[in-house]
Parts: sequence; C-alpha cells; structure tokens
Amino acid sequence: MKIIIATENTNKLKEISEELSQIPCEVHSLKSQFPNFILPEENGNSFKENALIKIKNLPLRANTYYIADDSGIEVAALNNAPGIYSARYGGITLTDTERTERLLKALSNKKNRNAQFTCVIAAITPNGSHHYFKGIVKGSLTTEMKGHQGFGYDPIFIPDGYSQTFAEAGYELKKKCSHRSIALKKFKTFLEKRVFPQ
Ligand code: ITT
Repeated sequence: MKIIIATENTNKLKEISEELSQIPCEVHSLKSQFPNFILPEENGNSFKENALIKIKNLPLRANTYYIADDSGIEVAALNNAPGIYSARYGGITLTDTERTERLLKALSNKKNRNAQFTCVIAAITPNGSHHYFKGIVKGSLTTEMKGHQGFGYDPIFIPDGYSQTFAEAGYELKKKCSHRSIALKKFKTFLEKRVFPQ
C-alpha cells in the first residue's frame, strides 16, 4: 500500500513521514510521484475544504491513499485569526520569522495569549471516498521568539502543560501533542481498521 502526501511544505512532509513510518506502507511525497502536479489554489472556507482541495484532482489508483494537511494557528485575542490564512499572514512574501514577528506585534498590547493550532488531514482512498481527521492543540503565545527547531509559529507557541515552545523542545514534543500528530494518529487508526484488520 502507498500513501502519497500532498504538501509543498518540507517541514510538514518530514513530520507526516515520521509519524507514518511506524506503519507497513510506502510513504511518498507528491513531488516524487507527480513532479509536474501543481497544488491548486486554496480557496476554501475551512481547514477541511482546503485540505481536500490539495488532493481532489489526483487520479485514483489501486492501493494508493492520498493525504493532505491544512493547518494553522488561531489566536483568541485576534478573533481566532489568522486561522486558515496562517501561511499567508502578513503577505506571501514574508519569511516564517517575519510572519511570526508580525503576529507578536499584533499582540503586543494584548493580555490574552491563548491560542491553538488546528490540523485537518484529508484522505482519499483507492476507491475515491473522502475522510477527514482533525487535531487541535491548545496553548499560549510567548512575547518573544524562543528556540530554533520546527517551522512557522513554533518559536512562540507553548502547548498547555509544558513550559517550552515547540521550537525549543523540538520534534519529540510535537510528536507527543501537536495538532498534526493528533490528526495523524486518528488517520493511522482508520488505516489499521480498514487496511490491516486483525
Ligand atoms: P501546503 O499547503 O503545501 O501543505 P502550507 O505551509 O502552505 O503548505 P497550509 O496552507 O496548511 O500549508 O498553512 C499552514 C501554515 O500554518 C504554515 O505555513 C504555518 O505558518 C502554520 N502552521 C501549521 N502547522 C504548524 C506547525 O506545526 N508549527 C508551526 N506553524 C504551523
């Protein structure tokens, strides 16, 4: 069985591949299988819609599951922005660091530092059915960037129950409690029941 991951974000690809490495299947990036495929514009209104958009035009193949991740950070003091616009917050030309600094600036006079990361994994099965798996991790935002691991907003996010940002603690912490790990664990349970029944 093959799982093809549709993302242009190399950090996401690494995290998803690592999480799926424990199951008996081949895991491939979309680029390695369809080098000329361009991910469609993400013009949906939810994580769920945007996750499906990334894979819905791919050709169905026997024994092949397509998956895509749409994710983002929702900040309570900003009415849950940037949410589905997290990758574009501040404009598409910004680097991750510039984007994160911009978010910190928008929060500079805000006492409420609550935030959550959400991830929705969309999956298309070999027979074309669609399935969704959601993960949320709640936490709080720091007032300055801390740590150098991970990507995106990892340097300012401390998950509830921990004292370090995702960027300080690194992948071991994300593996335990991140939005992506939670969604992927649900996807793995689905696969185990469907593809590898006892
Ligand atoms: P693909 O669409 O190609 O998968 P992308 O990075 O554009 O890549 P999204 O549209 O889902 O993906 O945007 C997700 C953004 O949310 C991402 O670029 C980060 O800014 C942020 N984000 C999501 N998960 C994150 C995580 O685990 N750590 C830090 N930031 C994250």
